[in-house]
Amino acid sequence: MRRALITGITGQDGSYLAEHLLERGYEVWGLLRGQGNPYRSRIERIAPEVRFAEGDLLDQSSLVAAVDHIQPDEVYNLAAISYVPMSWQQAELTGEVTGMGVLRMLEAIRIVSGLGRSTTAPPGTIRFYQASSSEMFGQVGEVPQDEDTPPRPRSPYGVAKTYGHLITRNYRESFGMFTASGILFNHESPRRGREFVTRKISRAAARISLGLQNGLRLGNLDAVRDWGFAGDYVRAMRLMLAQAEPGEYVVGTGHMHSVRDAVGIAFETVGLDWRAHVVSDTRLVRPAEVDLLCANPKKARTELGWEPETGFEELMRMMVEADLERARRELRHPSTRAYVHDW
Ligand code: NDP
Ligand code: GDR
Repeated sequence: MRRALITGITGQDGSYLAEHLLERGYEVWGLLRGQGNPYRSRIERIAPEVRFAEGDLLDQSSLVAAVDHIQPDEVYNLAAISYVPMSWQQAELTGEVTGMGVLRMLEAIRIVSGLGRSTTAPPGTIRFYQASSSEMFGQVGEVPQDEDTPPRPRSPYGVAKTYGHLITRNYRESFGMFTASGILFNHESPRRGREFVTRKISRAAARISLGLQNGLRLGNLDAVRDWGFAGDYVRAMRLMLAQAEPGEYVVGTGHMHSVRDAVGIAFETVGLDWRAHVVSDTRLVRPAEVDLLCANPKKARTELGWEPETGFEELMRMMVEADLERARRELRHPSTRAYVHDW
């Protein structure tokens, strides 16, 4: 039985990855930070077999202790401050968690594996997956983007992810460690945080249609992304660690849609004309925007045999249906409105 440690287990991807690995017969551990973490019960409900270890990407010794205690075969580093606008408000913290946190996790593996600064990792050393991001590509250069597209990050988050990506590559080259990076394009689901644009839209469409919300303020409606389903993307993470050699892989659908397209599908799903309910508010436009991202996932397709199974329309409808269900529950039990658990 393979044993995996997932950081960021309480997030969207952590939950889908935990389910996926359990289905594949893994023993799954999740790193949980803070005291009385309110999101622990999300995972306990979805995947009660998951075991937890305490630790924080800001605290080196807690990571060493967790890796030493669990002795995993694989570590998936999904933890991060992942909301791009917050990275301007808390740039230093974003650098510490999303960037330096990767180094701390790599160091924990190196130390527990007994690797000196000049030794090469023997076969069987813990395999490491880093959650890299298309946000590293930032300013539009070539379209679509692949593994060789140079980073031009546009946010403190993108800069921190670029550091994480490069230090993951460096530990592979320096110590021979099995470190892989998935450069994932935007992926969404009913478990997506409410602050991200697809979920903000699906939730608003559902609640407006049931009279629970008045309107929806968005930023840049012209931004274009390559959106896929998180449940499809976590399969690629496991496949990367199952290869004979570690590498870097772009994961996306290869299809582009605008925020306006997402709004159109969501409001059509609930039978409303979005123009009557949605406004673009310049205060929500970012200091430096990433206008267009689109993946070239050829390498993942040919080397991993990975294909996305869920299209954009199906994804948006799935999210609206889930939010309609939640909104109906809110109507039946208004006190659930402020409740942190919506999945
Ligand atoms: P979420 O924001 O849903 O989850 C982030 C997770 O990180 C949470 O479990 C959170 O824990 C944890 N975390 C935050 N700070 C710390 C810390 N100091 N120590 C330990 N854990 C911490 O992200 P997603 O699931 O959407 O994304 C997973 C990863 O993939 C992230 O690294 C993200 O940047 C990256 N990514 C995501 C993409 C996407 O479209 N979803 C695309 C490309 C990359 P808590 O519950 O305690 O707050
Ligand atoms: P992103 O996702 O920044 O690409 O990062 P997000 O859903 O936040 O934004 C996508 C695009 O939509 C535009 N937008 C808005 N975004 C938000 N959140 N709220 C709005 O009201 C709004 N209006 C327009 C944005 O300007 C942007 O262009 C996500 C995160 O999951 C990262 O962690 C991950 O690395 C990248 O995807 C790939």
